[in-house]
Amino acid sequence: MSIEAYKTPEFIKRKGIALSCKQIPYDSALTFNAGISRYRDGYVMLFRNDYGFCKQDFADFYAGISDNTTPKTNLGAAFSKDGINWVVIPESVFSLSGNGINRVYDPRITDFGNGQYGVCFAIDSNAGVRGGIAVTEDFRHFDIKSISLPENRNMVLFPEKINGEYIRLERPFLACGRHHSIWLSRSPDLIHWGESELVLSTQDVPYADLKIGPGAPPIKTPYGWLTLIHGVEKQEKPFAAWQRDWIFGYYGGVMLLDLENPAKIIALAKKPLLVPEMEYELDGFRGGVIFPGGLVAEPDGTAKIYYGAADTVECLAEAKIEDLVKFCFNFNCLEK
Ligand code: BMA
Repeated sequence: MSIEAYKTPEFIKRKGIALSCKQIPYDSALTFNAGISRYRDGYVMLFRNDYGFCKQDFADFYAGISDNTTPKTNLGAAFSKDGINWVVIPESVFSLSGNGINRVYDPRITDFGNGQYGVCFAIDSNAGVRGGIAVTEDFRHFDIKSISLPENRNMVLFPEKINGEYIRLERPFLACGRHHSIWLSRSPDLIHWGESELVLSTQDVPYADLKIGPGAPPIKTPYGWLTLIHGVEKQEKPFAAWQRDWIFGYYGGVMLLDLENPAKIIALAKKPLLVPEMEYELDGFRGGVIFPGGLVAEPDGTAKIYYGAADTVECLAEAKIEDLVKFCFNFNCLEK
């Protein structure tokens, strides 16, 4: 299949670009793959900020003039009253380097409901890709609790303990050409992780043929934990993007997990929830990429869906939570 074979369902209301490099008061080329949560009387966003290169560098690279195509990365923070208009903190708030660590990226935020927020992030290190977990209260100071073994990333934390344990979804990289799949692990303290179980294999997701990964930290509904994922499908031809050989379509997807045992899927929509269709999703650093990282439940029954688009900008869409749940059940992969 290809992205033309799918369509974003009507009940998804796109609100456009929520944050881009134009709003960043420091060096920034790409602003994307953010984590978002409610915070005090508004919202907080931690976003991935790639800098040190620009679109022209790619044109120069393909013309054989330059090879400045590898970004540097840090994490920025922004606050908002309405989840739509954002005020960016004047300096980046989080980066890691040294000890073989090259950069951190793709943050996720989980509100523990006690003034503390769990932050998950990916780490590129000389030893491989790792997943980190930190706790913060102010989004300026981060207490790092654990960093996983390589190769693992795309971690998201559940907002509450289940049977006395913290729960995370994660996406280890599998060896021997196997497709990478979503797993769940448990911890008493955010430091020691174990009791791992396979949740979902790429082979069981019709719109993915390469890999899948957890997207947004789950929200609780009467029907189960509602959570967003991404699914990656190789396309026949490259997207018209800065990186001209990029052929991987990234879709947003949605599933419901059992409230008591979240390693068990109750319903998984067999169609993607968000298909790259808009110019800002198709054209950028890497075209055709939708990478969900935030799902925020509102008191009126809607959810704000935040996603990185084309590895270039951060976007917002809205949907009724009821429609997201129905979409999982009406197109449930588990009912063959
Ligand atoms: C994945 C990660 C994401 C990125 C995506 C598409 O492997 O690196 O940060 O959005 O690729 O480039």
